[in-house]
Amino acid sequence: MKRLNLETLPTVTAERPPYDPASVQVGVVHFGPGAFHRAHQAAYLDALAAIDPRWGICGVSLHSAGVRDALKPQDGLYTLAILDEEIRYQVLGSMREVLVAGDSIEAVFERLVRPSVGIVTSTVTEKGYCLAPDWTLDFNHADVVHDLANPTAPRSFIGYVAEGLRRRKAAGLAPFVLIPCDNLPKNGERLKAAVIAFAARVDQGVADWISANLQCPCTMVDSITPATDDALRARVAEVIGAEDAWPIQREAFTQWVIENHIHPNGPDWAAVGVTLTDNVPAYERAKLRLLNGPHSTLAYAGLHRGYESVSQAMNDPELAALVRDIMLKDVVPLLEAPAGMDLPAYCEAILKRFRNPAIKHFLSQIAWDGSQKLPIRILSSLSEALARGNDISRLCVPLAAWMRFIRMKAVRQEAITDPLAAELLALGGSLKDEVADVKSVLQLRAVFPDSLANDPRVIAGIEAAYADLLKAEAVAA
Ligand code: CS2
Repeated sequence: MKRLNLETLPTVTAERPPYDPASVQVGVVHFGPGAFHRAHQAAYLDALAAIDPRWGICGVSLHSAGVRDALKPQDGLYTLAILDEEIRYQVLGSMREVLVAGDSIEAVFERLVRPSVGIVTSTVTEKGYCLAPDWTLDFNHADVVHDLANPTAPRSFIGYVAEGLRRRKAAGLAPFVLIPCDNLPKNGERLKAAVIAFAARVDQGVADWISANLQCPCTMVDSITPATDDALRARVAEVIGAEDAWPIQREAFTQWVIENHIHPNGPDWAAVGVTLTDNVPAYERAKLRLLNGPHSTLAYAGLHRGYESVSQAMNDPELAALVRDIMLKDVVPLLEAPAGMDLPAYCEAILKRFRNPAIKHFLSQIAWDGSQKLPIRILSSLSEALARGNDISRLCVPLAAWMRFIRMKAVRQEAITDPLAAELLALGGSLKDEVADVKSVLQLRAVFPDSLANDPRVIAGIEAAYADLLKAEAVAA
């Protein structure tokens, strides 16, 4: 079968870019061109390319060559399968090239100092920002230590951005606009502070220049994007009539909220459906706590019950009721609604998205990096609920389920995808399958701050949920 590329594009049976991809210039350097980026930001930039050819993407993979090797023979083209009530297959042309950082350090810097590159975006996951639990740059992080010793041959996203900005200043250029797109609260503010902290160890003058000139807006990004599997590859090949080594799937819903910022001659974001606002925190809190928190809850509680996917877990009436109650009864009262947003309606729409039968979103994928995600998604609400004296019993369920998850992984000798994997597996191996396990796991200071770990209400709440899970296991056995 023919391969999707610029030559075969006119013959494929999918929606094709309404512009000539070859005429699109690289104006955006994106770190982390994984599935989420290619489903989300790249789709907005594809729409933008139809009205403004300046904002094509150079993807930079920090670790693996997979995306480059898949997309190079395809001239950067790939298929976005939108799987929902209506099914659509769209070939996107906004990804103009992919570099693997380690193989092409100078090529990455060449892009970062091109005057025509005006934007740097990132989806490097929570852990890719190298932040400590207090959200400041973690100077003990191995990559940060490495990059400070070798600033011109970095390994981390932070190292690339800091050195790229240093070179732009040296070249007399304005900084690029830096737009982080990960599910991290106050992502722009924290990224900017981390870059300044890094730069200050190299050259205080550069740090001051970054501090005064870098625009690093906060964002909220949303679109459910399950990982690609061979079933999707086969389905796409059949539909479009060409082989695509790395198609992407997502739901129809997509949302990108970017904080207002100054970018002379920048893209017309609003024209492609991006919301620009001064109130990103309200959107971001609502999304992290009402979508990502329930997602993690379904992941750990659903895996405990033997389910594989989000929609399967949502078919379990008890789990569906639990997440709905967490959302509407526990979390909504803690939030401020962004202007014009009805939070209960937002919750119902999310629950409907979770039920989408057209996609299979593996719980095991969402269960990655729990040590990074739970503080943002669950502990944030837990602390606020405690401060108000609210009932926290339901919010303790995902925490107890995560503790059982760690234990099960250790018992089954399965890998955990998490920056704390080694510590978690050792801890999981030491647990005794009794309620006292909870206090042992609460000792993880990288996850549970003192204030929560020593609060008798938290201990009692998680212990009660943990006891229920142990009971369910006993019944199942
Ligand atoms: C999910 C998110 O994997 C996860 O942790 O909760 O990737 C989620 O699907 C996206 O944030 C949706 O926008």
